Amino acid sequence: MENIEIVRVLDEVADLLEIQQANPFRIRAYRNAVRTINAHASPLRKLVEQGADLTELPSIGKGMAENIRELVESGRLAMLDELAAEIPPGLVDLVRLSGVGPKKARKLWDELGVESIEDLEEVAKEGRVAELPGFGLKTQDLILRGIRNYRTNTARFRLGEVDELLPPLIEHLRATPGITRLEVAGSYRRRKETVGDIDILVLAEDAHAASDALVGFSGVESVIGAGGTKTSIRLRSGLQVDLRVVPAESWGAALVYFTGSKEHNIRLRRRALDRKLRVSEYGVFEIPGESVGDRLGERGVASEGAMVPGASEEAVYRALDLAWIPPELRTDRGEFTASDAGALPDLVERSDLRGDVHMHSTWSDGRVSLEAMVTACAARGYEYMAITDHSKALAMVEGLDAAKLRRQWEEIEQVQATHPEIRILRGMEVDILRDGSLDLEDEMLEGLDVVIISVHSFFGLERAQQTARVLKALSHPRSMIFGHPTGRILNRRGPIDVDIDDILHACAEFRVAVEVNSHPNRLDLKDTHLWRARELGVPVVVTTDAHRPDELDLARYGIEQARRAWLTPEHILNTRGVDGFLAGLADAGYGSRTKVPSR
Ligand code: DGT
Ligand code: CA
Ligand code: CA
Ligand code: ZN
Repeated sequence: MENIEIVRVLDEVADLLEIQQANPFRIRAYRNAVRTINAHASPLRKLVEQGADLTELPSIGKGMAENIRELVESGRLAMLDELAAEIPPGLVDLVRLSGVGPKKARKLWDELGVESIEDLEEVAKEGRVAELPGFGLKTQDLILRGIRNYRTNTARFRLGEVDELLPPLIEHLRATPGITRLEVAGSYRRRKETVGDIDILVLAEDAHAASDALVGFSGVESVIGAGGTKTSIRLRSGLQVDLRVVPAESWGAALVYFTGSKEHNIRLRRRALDRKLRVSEYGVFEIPGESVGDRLGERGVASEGAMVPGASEEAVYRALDLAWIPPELRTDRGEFTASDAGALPDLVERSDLRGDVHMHSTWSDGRVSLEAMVTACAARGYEYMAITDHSKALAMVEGLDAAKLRRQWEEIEQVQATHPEIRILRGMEVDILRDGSLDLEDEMLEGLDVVIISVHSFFGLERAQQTARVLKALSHPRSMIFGHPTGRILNRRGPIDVDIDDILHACAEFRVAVEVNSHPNRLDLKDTHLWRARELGVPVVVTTDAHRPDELDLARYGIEQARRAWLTPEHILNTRGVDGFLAGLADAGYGSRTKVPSR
């Protein structure tokens, strides 16, 4: 860990303590330590590695020295995690706004209940910030401007947005003479649901030409830095792009390093040290002689030590006795142990999906006819599909009541007759009503092959009530798939407040599958919850919730999300053929649920 990162962590601790209105002496200790480290020219990690006494530095006491040691050795500070758990996570973002410090953030939280930037924007627009003592109109304007800046400069981009913004730039770079290889690394390659910035690696005959190509791209708004082997720009959309020119013999090592995650890299570095090796973005090096300690710092000195071939990722991992690890797994959540045990999962792939079972048609809020969705699914090679329009509680989209649903079944029968190439299942996305009952008569539920139950209303219920509501819905014997279980919309709406562990336990008990809603604005369930679902043996269904034919292609995002939760085809019901899929949904051991033949 570099000084700049240590400083960032200690600063955050100080901010949190200040929000907490902790003892001023304690806060000052952190601010002073930050000042000391900022003034210290050489890396503290070297001192730590040499076992030096950090308390000899000005204003570093015993406790602070321990903190620094923990940070350098583990990359984390447990105390920060504890502090962060006590304060709404959005509050920390407030402190980063110009015009708001920890004191103001605290006041906004206490007086106006502000817990996030969204909250702050709302109350500022209502003029309520100006009315607070010590704020005033000027501060309020400053805050609103700060929020706009924050949005354009630091907000994270959803993967789907990036996939729209990136292709023109990539094409432009690939067309640049002298750029012979290009890969997007970073969180984008790990397929994280949101990305902070884009990290592009290239092989280029001439680093300057590559840099000029990026700077000259038509979508560039500003150049953050250009020179040497790294160039950073900001696109007009606000998305930052870092381009790095890499030597060919270091390609694999650079790809590993810049794909991350940081946690993965830290573990990798430790593993190298255990083998008397040193891994960096330039390669894997042997550390000559016995003394490991004094060599640690100088990463990037390509001439030092003998180089273990670092041209490919495989070679880098092999040098550390590891199998190649899929980028989605590089989060230090067990991938090293799994590799050692020869037990890396055989992750699900897009081509494993044999049917999509959540989509809408013009019967409710879809854009095209039922038949158009059918032909679109058939064109994608699916063996089966389910039409799942909304139920009547969603009045604004004219959801279906029993009579309309019966008419839809007639249409399904007609369309099926002319489309033998794909099996059309009768489905519905049935609303979970406020009291947890389902928005369709039992008799009609009996006639459906696929029953998705979803929350589309009363998102704001408090936890106990919301959890009870969902548990009741899950217990219905005809509930088969829990659709977009937390209801979140990335960067826009938070999840409903439920005890997710209770809910996943109930899904396991009632054999209700959880959906991975593939829409890149939802990606619901998210990776960590899916992980838990897998542990509990809850079946999973990956769907697109398509409202138009082209949205059927969003399935890749759901698959990537599933991979990030270590899912294999066995965990996912719609990787099975239609009979296996239906059997999986009907797999009851509970209540009166029986498999209902489609016709
Ligand atoms: P992002 O951009 O916030 O979505 O996340 P990343 O993972 O793309 O992070 P970024 O862009 O800051 O850095 C790209 C990669 O470079 C990251 O995944 C791992 C590597 N990296 C960056 N900083 C560090 C570091 O301090 N230590 C180590 N070991 N690796 C780092
Ligand atoms: Ca990045
Ligand atoms: Ca970056
Ligand atoms: Zn829905």
